[in-house]
Amino acid sequence: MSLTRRRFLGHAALQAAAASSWSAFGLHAAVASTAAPSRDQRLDPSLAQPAMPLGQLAQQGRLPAVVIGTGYGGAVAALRLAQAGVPVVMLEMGRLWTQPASDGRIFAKTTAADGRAMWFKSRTEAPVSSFLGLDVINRNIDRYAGVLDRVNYPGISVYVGRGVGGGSLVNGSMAVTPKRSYFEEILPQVGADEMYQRWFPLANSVLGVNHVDPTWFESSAAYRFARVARDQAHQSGFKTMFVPTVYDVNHLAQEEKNLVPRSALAQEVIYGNHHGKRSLDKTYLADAVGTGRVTIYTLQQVRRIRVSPQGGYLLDVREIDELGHVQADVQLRCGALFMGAGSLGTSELLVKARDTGDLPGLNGEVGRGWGHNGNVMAARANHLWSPTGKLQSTMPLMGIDDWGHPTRPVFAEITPLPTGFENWVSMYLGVTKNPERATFRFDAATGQVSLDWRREQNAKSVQDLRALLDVINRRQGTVYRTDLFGGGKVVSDDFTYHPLGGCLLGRATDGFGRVKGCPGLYVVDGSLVPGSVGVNPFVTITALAERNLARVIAEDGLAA
Ligand code: FAE
Repeated sequence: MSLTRRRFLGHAALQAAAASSWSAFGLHAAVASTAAPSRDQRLDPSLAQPAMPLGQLAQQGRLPAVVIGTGYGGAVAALRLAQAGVPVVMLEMGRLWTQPASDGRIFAKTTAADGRAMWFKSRTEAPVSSFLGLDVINRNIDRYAGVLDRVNYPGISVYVGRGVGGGSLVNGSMAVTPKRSYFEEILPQVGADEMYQRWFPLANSVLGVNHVDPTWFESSAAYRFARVARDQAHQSGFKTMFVPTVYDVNHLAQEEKNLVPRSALAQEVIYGNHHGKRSLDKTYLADAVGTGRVTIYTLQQVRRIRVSPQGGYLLDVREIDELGHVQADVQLRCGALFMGAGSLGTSELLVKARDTGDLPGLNGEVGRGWGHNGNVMAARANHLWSPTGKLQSTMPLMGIDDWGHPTRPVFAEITPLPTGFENWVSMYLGVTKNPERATFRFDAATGQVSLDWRREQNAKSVQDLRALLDVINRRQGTVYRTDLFGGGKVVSDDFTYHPLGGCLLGRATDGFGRVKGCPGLYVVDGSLVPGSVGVNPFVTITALAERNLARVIAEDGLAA
């Protein structure tokens, strides 16, 4: 069966599954292995037969492979294992986001958010929290299994996606391959030739990374904000570059002409995009489900991992409904376990397992080396004669590339502030080179894992982004906006979109993500990356997972 057909089948299954009675879905192997399903069969949503409930599956004995989490690393693992013939069960704490609710919408409206926006919060917690100093951005919402979570540690808040597709459901689609020299600096043990010749191109291709047409960019009203900031950067002596994206650039152009429904041009991003975005449920996960060997169970949170006396690993899994009510507690046994719960999820589970004695083989490196990719934001107020446009696309397509600076490398993406009215703001998401790292720590008294990052550790990132923007302000005769991030701050220093590390490649794991001291346990997500990658991270996470899975499948005897 061709890849396209498998993806079509997988996508159809994901579309249909949200309507099913159990929070699980997959294609029956029998269907997927049919050499040439008829056209009608392929279009029939009943291809997505709901699998049996998780509790019933657990009764059937040891599962060959379980993947925790359906973000980038988890999705790669599921696809490649399934293609090697291994049946895979994926456990995802969030819900599936493919079917509209009674209001016709899948996701919440950005400007009138409801429970769908955030993961069990009573009020939204948007990164830009105020405008003109007024608390007009956030609003009260019902507690619900929404798509965006903000995990608040004492020293930093971390945004993550919740649902089938993980971060791909809420992120800005910026799909950047890191500079080779920096990749070699942060991961010297990973063969750069192989990464740049094979694994990055593969990841880019399956993710559907595409590039904007520069001519269209110059003419688009929705990118005036980016052109204004670019011209000012050039006038100040900085270089800029186009940023590749997984948002379909043709869809963008058609949105501007009103030929298709608007999504990026309708302020949608952090609470989910209805159209245009190639999130993982349309790429890797559709391919994975299309193999017929992958079943995804949603609203299932893994709470505990331990060694099973009969071999393999035992997982304690809690099923909730969309309002958070506990539906079932299930214990599953598996042979191979793939940790794709993201930097926070994977690190927290493994630190707890080590420190409670559940996985005594885990070493002291587990939980260490966490960084936020030097992620900080700032905004400038332009003059009245430099309007940035009332229509702004939410998908950034350009960045100021000052990574070559000898003392303060900065990659500053030009991000929109899509308020729907002219605001004269130029906003930037800075990725800086900050050597500070933090550790996940288990507190036996509370049974919780926390992260010991302190606000002061952000000083270098704040200073470095500011140093770059100071030059632009001086050249333009402009000032910072102090009304957007709370407390009169110029640069945000209290949140990140890019959590990385906690189970570093070559430290907590071997050179391919196999967890040291725990045979059959693998880390496949952003926890492997040592706290910084110099650009937005999902392409790197995906490519590393591709590389590691290829080796694990070739050597570890998992294939059927
Ligand atoms: P991730 O995608 O976070 O997936 C982990 C999954 O595991 C999630 O679906 C969780 O719900 C699930 N999970 C966690 N704990 C459990 C558990 N105990 N049991 C069951 N399931 C669990 O992990 N990156 C870019 O490259 N470009 C961008 O433009 C960009 N913009 C961003 C904007 C926002 C608002 C956010 C939040 C992130 C952005 N990122 C961006 C970061 C990117 O999405 C992130 O690096 C990846 O999603 C991380 O991939 P992982 O596979 O590590």
